[in-house]
Amino acid sequence: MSTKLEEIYTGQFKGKKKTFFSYLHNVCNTKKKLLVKGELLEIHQKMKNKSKANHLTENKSRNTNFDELENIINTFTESLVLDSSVYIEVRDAIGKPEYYYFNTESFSGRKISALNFLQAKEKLRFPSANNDILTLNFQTFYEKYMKVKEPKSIGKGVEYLNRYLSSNMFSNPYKMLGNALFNFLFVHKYDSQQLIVNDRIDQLGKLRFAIDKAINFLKRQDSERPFSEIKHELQQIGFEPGLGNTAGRILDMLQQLDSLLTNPDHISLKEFLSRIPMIYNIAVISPHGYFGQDNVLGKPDTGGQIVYILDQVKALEKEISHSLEIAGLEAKHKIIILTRLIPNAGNTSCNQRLEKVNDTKNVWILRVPFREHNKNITDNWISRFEIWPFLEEFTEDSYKELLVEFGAKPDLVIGNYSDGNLVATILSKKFGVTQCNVAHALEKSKYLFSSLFWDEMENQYHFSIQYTADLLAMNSADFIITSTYQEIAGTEDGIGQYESYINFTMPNLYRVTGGIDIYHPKFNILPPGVNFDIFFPHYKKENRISEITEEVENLFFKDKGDFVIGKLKNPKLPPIFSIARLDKIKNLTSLVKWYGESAELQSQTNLIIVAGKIKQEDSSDAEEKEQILLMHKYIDQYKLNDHIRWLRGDPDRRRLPEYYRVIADKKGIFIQPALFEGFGLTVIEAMRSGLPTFATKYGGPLEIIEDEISGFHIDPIDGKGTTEMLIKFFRDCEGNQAYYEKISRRAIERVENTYNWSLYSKNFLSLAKIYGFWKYISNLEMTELHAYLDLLYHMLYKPRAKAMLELHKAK
Ligand code: UDP
Ligand code: LCN
Repeated sequence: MSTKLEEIYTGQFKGKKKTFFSYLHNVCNTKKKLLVKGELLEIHQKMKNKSKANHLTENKSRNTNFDELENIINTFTESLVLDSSVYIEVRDAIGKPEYYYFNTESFSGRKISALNFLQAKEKLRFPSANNDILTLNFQTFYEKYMKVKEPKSIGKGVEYLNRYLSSNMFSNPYKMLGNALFNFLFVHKYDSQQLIVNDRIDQLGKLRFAIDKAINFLKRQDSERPFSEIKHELQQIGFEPGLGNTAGRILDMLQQLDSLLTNPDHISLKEFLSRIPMIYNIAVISPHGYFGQDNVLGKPDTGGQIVYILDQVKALEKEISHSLEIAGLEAKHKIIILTRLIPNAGNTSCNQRLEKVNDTKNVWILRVPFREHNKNITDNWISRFEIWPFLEEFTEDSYKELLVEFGAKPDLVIGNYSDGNLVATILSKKFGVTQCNVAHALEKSKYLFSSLFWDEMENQYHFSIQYTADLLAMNSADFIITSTYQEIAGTEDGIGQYESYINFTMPNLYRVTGGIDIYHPKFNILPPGVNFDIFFPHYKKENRISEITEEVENLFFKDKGDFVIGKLKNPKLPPIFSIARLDKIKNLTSLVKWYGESAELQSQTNLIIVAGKIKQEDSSDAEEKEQILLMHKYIDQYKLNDHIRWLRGDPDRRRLPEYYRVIADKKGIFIQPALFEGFGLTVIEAMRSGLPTFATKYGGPLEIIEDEISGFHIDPIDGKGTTEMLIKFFRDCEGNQAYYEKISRRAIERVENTYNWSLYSKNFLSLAKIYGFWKYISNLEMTELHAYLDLLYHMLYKPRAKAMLELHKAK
């Protein structure tokens, strides 16, 4: 509760109340109906400045009023103005929005519910809006469950869950969780072979006795003695394969189980569950874009998600293999990436049903076509905003195909992005297995007021369907992986991507009060890595292939052709480099503009950009076409032909890492100027290569880079400020190369220690097992939530997706 605000408007301090209401008057006077944080702060700043100008600075109490007010206004995220009424959303605590209503005529105010706030928002859009629309609330289903308490613990769900489970086991020995754990040990089978324990142990008491007996036996064995040699004795006592491949490992595992049953703690629970073999087959769902290994990156809707998944599955396969080996099991395992088959796939393999993933033993890409109502297969690429009508049949077909390919059901389904997470929701339910979601980027916070103005954007983006899918998938997931903290809970200045789903409205459609609880322990932060085999520091010359270095140097400085714009007059200058899909949100056109506007930057540096297509007619994506036009416009307007090199996007993973390294050889820098970036794989790729990196402060890079230590944060809204930072950096480096080297070294170290796939896969598998256990013991209690989700899927999602198809047919 924002008590300070309440103290002020209730008039406990008269002067403060007056200042606050004159602030609200100024808010009304802007004639804006909807104001966001920056605007609300600006109004206050203007008042403060005016007051100073009126020689009131000596008035100490008035100044204090202004300062206190500033602290309070800093917690305002949004305000609505309806005549003399002002409604304010306050974010005093992360993930716990509060709402207030003020009447600027009667100088009164009160706290209101989220529902009242959303209703006012609807009235603001449509004065005759129907108050009586559907209100969704998911929180009633979670009330009986534990939650993470502190904002700083958000995203550490598994730690919290383990503490909760183990402390309950302790306070309730042999009751709920003790019994649950005991029953859980029997669940594990591989094919039809029983694992862990057999039916000689039919009560919890007998398990304790059997553990003692086995520990005594194992202590007498050489710790390296293989399981196969002691299998028979252990079976007699009641233990089966899966505890370890040597006497030492099995002993360790049983001692852990023993301490878990007598004196449980969260660490031994985590260790024990993480070592039980539970995961053999994984389905990874990623329907949109071109999912392939070659010639796809840089195509529309085809970026970091694909890089992430291809690296992720390789790391997971290694980890599963290793964990099964040390568990003493010779078990087959398989990972299938499920995506869409595109018949007209150009120079990619996206028209092939099955494709083996390179450098893996048993990881495959399975492609299933989109069909329209059991009829025609759709032939061409379809934008991720328009694939919703196809997903139901795609899921049905995929369910059958996955069963055939795995020869059984998978043990885990991992969804990716809104479409993949929706498919994962349905598949995991059908298979009855654990569901994990990875969002990569949620669209909702990328577009300002995209839910309030959903109807105006619907034709292009169909957000009403996407947000419904998001709500279903987030609430259905057993656990959610995010790449950063701010993805869930935002920063002091801005709300998180998941946080934006707590309360929102889509006028005349439905509203949501309690869409997600970011304090739920299902959230876990697990950042991705970079592939260290291909991305390494530029100075490791022995690992570089000189032909590729030469190829890239030629691309940057020599070659001519229809794949490039501009020729660098002075190739010796250090380059400013950027690579991305040519989407509006990536903001590369602004980068060209900033560069064009600064004669000093042009005299200090070159600009090298690798992005998209360079001819409009080569692009099939509306947004990319627009950006291509703008790139050309700025290059011509600022006469940049001698200073810029704009190369078309390059999907070649053999050559791409060398781009960063050649730039680092030239003492250049990397810049990522996106208006918003979910995570930003290019940022960690550049840093790993040794490039001082300047990246957007909106999104993942804010957490990746420690400002002025391992790189720099930039504000893409502030072009001038960014240009000045770049100029200063190059000036500082001119007289002091050690400065460049210091930032470069810190960037390399930062990525090495934090963005590491082997760390990721270890933690990921452990999470999958712990949430698998949690699902097992809490499953029955979640039936009401799942029934509600089912209802919404059929009553809300499906009709809208179907209507969208009709709309398209009519176009
Ligand atoms: N990429 C590429 N060629 C291109 C453009 C991008 O290989 O022409 C790769 C880039 O190296 C990175 C990924 O695509 O691995 C982009 O991921 P990021 O997270 O930066 O952005 P996204 O495209 O997912 O928004
Ligand atoms: C999608 C994005 O937009 C990027 O910010 C991420 O880095 C990428 O996915 C991988 O998660």
